[in-house]
Amino acid sequence: MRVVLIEVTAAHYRRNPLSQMARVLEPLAIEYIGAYLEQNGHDVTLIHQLDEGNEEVVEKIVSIRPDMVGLSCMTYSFPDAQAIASAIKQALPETATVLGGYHVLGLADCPPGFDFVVKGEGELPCRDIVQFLQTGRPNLDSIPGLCAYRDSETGLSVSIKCNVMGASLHTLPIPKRLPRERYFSMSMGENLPDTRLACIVIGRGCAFHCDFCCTPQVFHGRHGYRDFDKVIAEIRFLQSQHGVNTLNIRDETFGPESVIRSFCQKLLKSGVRIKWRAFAVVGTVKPETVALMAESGCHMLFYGIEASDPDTLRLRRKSFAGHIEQIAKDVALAQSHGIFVRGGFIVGHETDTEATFVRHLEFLKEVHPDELYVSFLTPFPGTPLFTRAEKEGRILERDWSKYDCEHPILNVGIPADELVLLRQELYRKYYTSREWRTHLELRIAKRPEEETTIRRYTKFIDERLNIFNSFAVANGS
Ligand code: B12
Ligand code: SF4
Repeated sequence: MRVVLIEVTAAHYRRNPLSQMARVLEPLAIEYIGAYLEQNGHDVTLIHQLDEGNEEVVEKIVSIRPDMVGLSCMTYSFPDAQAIASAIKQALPETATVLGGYHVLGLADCPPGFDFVVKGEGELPCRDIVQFLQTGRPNLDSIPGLCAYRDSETGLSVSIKCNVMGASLHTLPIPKRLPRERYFSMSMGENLPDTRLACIVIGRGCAFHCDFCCTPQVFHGRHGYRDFDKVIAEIRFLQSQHGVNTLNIRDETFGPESVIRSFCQKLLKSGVRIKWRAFAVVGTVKPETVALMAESGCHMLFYGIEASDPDTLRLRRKSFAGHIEQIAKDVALAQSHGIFVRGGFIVGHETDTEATFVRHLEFLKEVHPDELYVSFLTPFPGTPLFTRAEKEGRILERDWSKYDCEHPILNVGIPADELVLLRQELYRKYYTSREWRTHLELRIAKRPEEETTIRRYTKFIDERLNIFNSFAVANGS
């Protein structure tokens, strides 16, 4: 069967010029599903939309005349995914359209334009749907993760009891890689001309239950890992076949500690030399493990800091809410080993007032992450935050394309335009603060080899602050 898989991203791209400059990462979801379908004998084309318009990609897909099109989207890109799917159905009514990704977590039916809706990991359901299209088997209600399909005779959506089941990571082939050239990052340690990036997955899932996050709705606290020998083999392949020298570990959270330790030990023992970054959780990694991470090539950790007081952290169900002091300790520990820290911070909490923004800034200056990303608290469909916000009547915005963490969606008592300015000012004040600049100068004094990458990043930030005043300073995490 002929299959096209597309990662829909155009709206975000067009709206925010920074996304074309800050970071573009490969669409690992469709790369994984594509490899699995190829392994099962299908002919797969991958499309990463980026700056191409919807009409352009529809034209491309129609010219391929696929039997099935799988669309991967987040909430902000759902309207584009729907427009693309509808146009495909109009041009090729026989082609099946399948929706997957994170927006589906809030859906029980097939929205117009889609024939199948899949929740959670997509490899097994896509294999089964293609097989169903080919042979009429297996029964649709036995397909893992399939939550709705369109009845071919009535054209109506049929909801089925969704049995979200994880793919076995051990048996999945390595992703079908798109060409590297389009992928880059402006992060510290990665903005050098010789950086060649690839994303990789070591495990899937997360043991935590933050109220704004989609991951717990898929994995329900489960966290599984790949065989590290296979991971090392994949890294060797990426180095030799694609010239990759920097890895972005895309696991929702890299951990727990025992897994990190054995991965780092394996990597060191294998003799593979590569730089890598990952998502970490405050309060979960001991000093000796951070040292091991640095030794094995870790050059950046992303810490979700999220708030500047314990009550708000508790509201967000953060595991370290009772130990807020741990944030500064963990950031300092990583930095002491030469690891850059990207701090994720959220504004637009129900607890926010104009006064709390003063505290946010002071807190961030004290913690001083090397890079900062400030997002608006966004109630993604399917999350506990969404359910509560609906109940409390806090949802201001129903246009899904605004659900990109760059727009205020929740009514927290501060007018939305004021909140936008407060966030912008938080960015500007942090990135022009004496504390941030001094911290970086101290890093350079201690590790002169970091000077080029740090100066590139600060130049990038200075330009962004000047040119894109109305946009977020950086995009993504
Ligand atoms: C790594 C990551 C990123 C990376 C890469 C994003 C990318 N485009 O792939 C970066 C840092 C760039 C990023 C940026 C953003 N991200 Co992000 N990111 C993640 C993270 C941590 C892991 C995603 C991942 O790569 N997993 C590995 C791959 C293999 O798995 P996967 O994507 O889940 O795909 C599997 C299934 O979802 C499913 N599936 C996916 N697509 C399809 C399609 C079909 C047809 C089928 C059947 C199945 C299927 O099958 C796949 C394989 O099993 C998640 C989760 C989290 N806890 O934070 C958030 C997450 C996806 N991000 C999120 C958001 C909001 C963003 C931003 C908008 C934030 C911002 N303002 O910067 C941007 C958008 C950038 C963009 N244009 O894509 C949200 C999305 C929520 C939503 N409902 O929309 C998530 C879920 C976090 C959350 N808040 O819960 N992100
Ligand atoms: S720790 Fe990260 S991935 Fe896990 S639930 Fe919280 S925000 Fe989501």
